[in-house]
Amino acid sequence: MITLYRFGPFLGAPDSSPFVIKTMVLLKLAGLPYRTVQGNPLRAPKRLLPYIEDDGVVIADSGFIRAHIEIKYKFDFDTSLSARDKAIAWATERMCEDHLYFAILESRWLDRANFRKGVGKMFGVIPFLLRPIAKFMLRRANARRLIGHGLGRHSKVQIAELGIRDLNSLSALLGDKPYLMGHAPCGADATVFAFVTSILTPDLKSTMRIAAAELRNLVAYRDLMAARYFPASG
Ligand SMILES: N[C@@H](CCC(=O)N[C@@H](CS)C(=O)NCC(=O)O)C(=O)O
Repeated sequence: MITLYRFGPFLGAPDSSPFVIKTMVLLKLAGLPYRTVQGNPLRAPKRLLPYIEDDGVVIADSGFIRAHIEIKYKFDFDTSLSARDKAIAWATERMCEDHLYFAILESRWLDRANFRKGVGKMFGVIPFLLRPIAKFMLRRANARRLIGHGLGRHSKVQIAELGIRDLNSLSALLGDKPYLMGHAPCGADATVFAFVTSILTPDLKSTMRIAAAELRNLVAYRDLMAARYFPASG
């Protein structure tokens, strides 16, 4: 059976990492049973979670995990999509993973109140006396990551403004369809659901969360996907 190395549930969301949630949905879409294990990014092949182990083979990164499922299990996530729709789906995923993600990172790690209520509580695996230094180091690493990406060079207000533009785009693209590209879920739904639920579900204060809650179709989409793929946490 496939083993998924992940962080753990997070304030009502299936995991603290949108990339882990994406991977869970991909595995569910492909109908592949898996077990989850608490991972440690420091021991991960790319120092990031998620990664999976499948029959002794280790695959890191949600994108490469998807490719592994497609090749090994011959599962086509986008079977009903035209080449144009596949391109739109790919661009949408990139917006979520390479742009919106960093706005989430800012609101979870750099906002002190959210940090204390949220990710700051996920240091239980680290020995008590080392926790303050681990928190300091990880917050600093994420602040540097944001600067390196570029988003971290903007003000908090501007970062939220850019994140909200992503959310408005997701809402416009979804329209009144049940799933991103139509009547059936496709690969990009794993990503879009992961990011939308990561903003909407955890009870953390952010302008992005307020804006997302007003986008009724995104809320309904989160609810539909959560009921279908994570019924136990509803
Ligand atoms: N491109 C990677 C991104 C994974 C990623 O950024 N994971 C973050 C959590 S969201 C991580 O493991 N960070 C290391 C840490 O928190 O120490 C993927 O698609 O899997």
